[in-house]
Amino acid sequence: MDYLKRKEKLLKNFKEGVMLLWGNPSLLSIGGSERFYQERKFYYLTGFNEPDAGLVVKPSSKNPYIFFCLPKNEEEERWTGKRLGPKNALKKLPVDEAYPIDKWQEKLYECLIGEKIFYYQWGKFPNLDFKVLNVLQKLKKEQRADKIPHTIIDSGNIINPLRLVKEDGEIERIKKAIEITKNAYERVYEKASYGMWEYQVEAILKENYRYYGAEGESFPSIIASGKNATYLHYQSNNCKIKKGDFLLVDSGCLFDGYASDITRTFIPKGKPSVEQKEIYEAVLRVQEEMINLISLKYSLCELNQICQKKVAETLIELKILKNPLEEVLEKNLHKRYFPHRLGHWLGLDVHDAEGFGMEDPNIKLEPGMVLTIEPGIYIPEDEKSPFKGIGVRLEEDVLVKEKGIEVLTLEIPKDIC
Ligand SMILES: [Mn+2]
Repeated sequence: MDYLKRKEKLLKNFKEGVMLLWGNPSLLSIGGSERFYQERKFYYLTGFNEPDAGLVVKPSSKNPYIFFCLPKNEEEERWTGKRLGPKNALKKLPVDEAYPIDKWQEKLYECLIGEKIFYYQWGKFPNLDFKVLNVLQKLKKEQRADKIPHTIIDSGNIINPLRLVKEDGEIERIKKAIEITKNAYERVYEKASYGMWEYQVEAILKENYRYYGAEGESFPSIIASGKNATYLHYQSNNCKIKKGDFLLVDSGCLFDGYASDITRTFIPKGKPSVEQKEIYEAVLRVQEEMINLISLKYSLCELNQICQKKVAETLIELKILKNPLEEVLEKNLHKRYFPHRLGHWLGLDVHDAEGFGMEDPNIKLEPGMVLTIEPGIYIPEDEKSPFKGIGVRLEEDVLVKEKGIEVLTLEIPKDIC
């Protein structure tokens, strides 16, 4: 990844003020199953994957990237592994100055003098928020009022818009994550059967993600058989798959920091009922229509609105809803069966860029954006309907291009059984 080019891109868009970003702190204990996972905005700008680091960006300075990390310490490194340390950071990272992490308050103080705007995301690291407040208070006490920032804006407002359009290196990594996911899904198709447990399907995915070089899942896989699929974020994955039930598999992996996110719904070693087929084909049709609609003239927000309408119409056609379309949309009656959105951005986060611009009709699609298209229909198990307990979602990852689009997940088989 070309972090210097990315720095140029940031500084072209960020000209005034000072921004402070934190990497994630180190994991506190040996217990738990998580590996260290870097804060995404910080990672986006630095590519640095060690805990307890920070970055101050001051565009008006001739040294705009001021970096902080844990200093070298032989004894500690014996336990936690080698650290880069500030001196090497200067050589290896796109930064202009580098200091041990305990210098950040002093440096932030200096940087903020004479600036009007401070970009910072409150609430993410409350322990550090308190120390940031101390710096601001000290400034207020010691500096003239016109020399200190009076406006604080979320740092996401600067970085997240840049993250929406992917560079070639980012697209390559997303494609690789999808290729690994394809391998894993193919193993699932081979092995999944009724009588198996949902967690065994989860295990097949995880094994293959790691085996083929992914860091792991990009989010906890949803392996939902039968009515479990009507609970959107079902993640207990602890039921036995019954004969003839749908199996909804919503999963993805992380490759070199970048996520895939794919959903398939199918009947393992079985044939669909009339009702299952109807719902499946309805979701598939909506998905295909939505994919065909994607173009630079739409925003994700507008596409979502169109999708909501299409699902509402579909539910009326299936006689799941009996009210007129206008009333359905006005009262959001279709939300009972399709409670989520059409999709989201995909990148360093599985829901990328902290959801920036998803609700904004003015943020039109641009070449290089990657989004998911994932309509679904879920009929609650307590519904009086022949469709009750059926849940289907299908999800593709799509790259927007100068001309047209590329469905990146096209090669992952999508069959009802
Ligand atoms: Mn998704």
